Amino acid sequence: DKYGIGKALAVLGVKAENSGTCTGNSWMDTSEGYLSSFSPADGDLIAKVQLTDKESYEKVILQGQKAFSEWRLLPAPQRGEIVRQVGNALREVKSELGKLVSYEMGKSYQEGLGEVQEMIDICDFAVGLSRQLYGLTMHSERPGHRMYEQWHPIGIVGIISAFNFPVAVWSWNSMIALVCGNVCVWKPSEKAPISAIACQHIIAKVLRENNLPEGISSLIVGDYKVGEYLSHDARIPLVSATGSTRMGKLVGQAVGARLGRSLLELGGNNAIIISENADLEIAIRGALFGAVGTAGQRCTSTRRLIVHKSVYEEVKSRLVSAYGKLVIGNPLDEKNHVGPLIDEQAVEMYLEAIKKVKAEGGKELVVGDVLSGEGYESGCYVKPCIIEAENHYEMVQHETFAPILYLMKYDDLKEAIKLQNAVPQGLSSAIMTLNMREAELFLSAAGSDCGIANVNIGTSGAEIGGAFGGEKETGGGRESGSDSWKAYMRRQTNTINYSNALPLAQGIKFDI
Ligand code: UN1
Repeated sequence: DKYGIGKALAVLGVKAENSGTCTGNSWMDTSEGYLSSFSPADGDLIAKVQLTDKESYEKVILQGQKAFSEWRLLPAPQRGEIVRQVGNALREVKSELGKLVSYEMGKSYQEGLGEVQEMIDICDFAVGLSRQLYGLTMHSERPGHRMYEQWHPIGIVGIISAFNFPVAVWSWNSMIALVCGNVCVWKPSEKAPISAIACQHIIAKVLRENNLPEGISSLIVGDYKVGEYLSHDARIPLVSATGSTRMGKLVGQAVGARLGRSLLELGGNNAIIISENADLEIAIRGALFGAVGTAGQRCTSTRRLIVHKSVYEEVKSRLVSAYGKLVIGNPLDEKNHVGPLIDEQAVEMYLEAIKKVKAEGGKELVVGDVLSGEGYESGCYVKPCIIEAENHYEMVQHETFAPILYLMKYDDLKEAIKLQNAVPQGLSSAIMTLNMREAELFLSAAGSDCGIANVNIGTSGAEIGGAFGGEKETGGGRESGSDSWKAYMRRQTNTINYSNALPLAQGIKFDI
């Protein structure tokens, strides 16, 4: 146990075989088989999780409905106090959970710690929010009347999360949803269920210590079929789903068909524009982390670099040399910069994308390949690559969850902005420039069409305080900070008459 994984699993309460269906503290047996979670770091089995069946799903939802009727009555600041305790519980196991995330998902240990930090940050944010959740008051047109709005909890929130942020995305949704007075049912990615088991133990302990009922925070495990239970279930007023655009369309349609609400955070195809006025040192570092961090498996990963022709050759050669210095290997070993892809299927998709983009005319500047030999036994390690390409290529228009960076050239900033926007996705974007006119144009209504637009920062690594999400095929949802909480509540407009008369609005006369 060179990296202390066994110890971390023991601290986190993960066993060799785990139930995957839980309403808080009670873990259920189901009629389904077990899912095995293997680490892409070394190919070893981490643990097994029993899948959720329809019957146990029903129990989870009934328990959730019961819990909601109590939880919604607890004053929001008291719900915040519970979330504060969850944040503290996470602080206590930050290194163990960060390690498990790193081992199960393949991101570097530093990034695993960063992910847990994001969870702690959102807990702090949600605690503050629990004393806010502001509604507006407005002036009634009628004498002796008062108008205001208030925000109420909506019920059970279904959370579908992806493998790449196996724990943080759950916390962005659930910690906010919980202070809003909702209860949560979480379906984690079937590619990273063990990290979810660990989180369930953490939150369940806090709920237990506070004598709160079962059903406030539940877990279900399975593939898209279990996701469909949620999306088709009219008892779930909101389904928040993070993952591919393909998945998001299915969830959005199913939830929409029953006029439920969905909050979608789907694929990105994020570009950085590097202007001739960029600080190239910052630009290269930003592009490098954006493209190869998490082995290109963030929805905010940098996939395209749009570089002004006057600095193109310099950017190209500096990037190629930086790629030459990347150390690829076990993510738990802190000397490595890049870990593995999630599984062999992802490796196939990486190879396929390279092949296709080359067939379309792409030119490999840094050649991609699958690594083999000592340390690469899992078969999931690939070399980050750079390909000169054109924006309209089919593969460039497509989000491939792998470290493939497409390089392209521009002449005029308006043309660069047009290229940056000319993809189906609209999550994150950035410009590297020290020129204020360029930066402001990029941020203007005629600039980037993405939900996130940065200046002199790469496309990934957003802070939790802002609303996170994007436009077009990214799905339009906003999670995490700012006023994203509103998506988890229902707004009620209230008009109160304290006069002795009953005047009608719009001056309508109705006398008998
Ligand atoms: C994701 O990839 O789904 O902005 C989330 C970032 C992280 C979150 C990414 N804070 O890169």
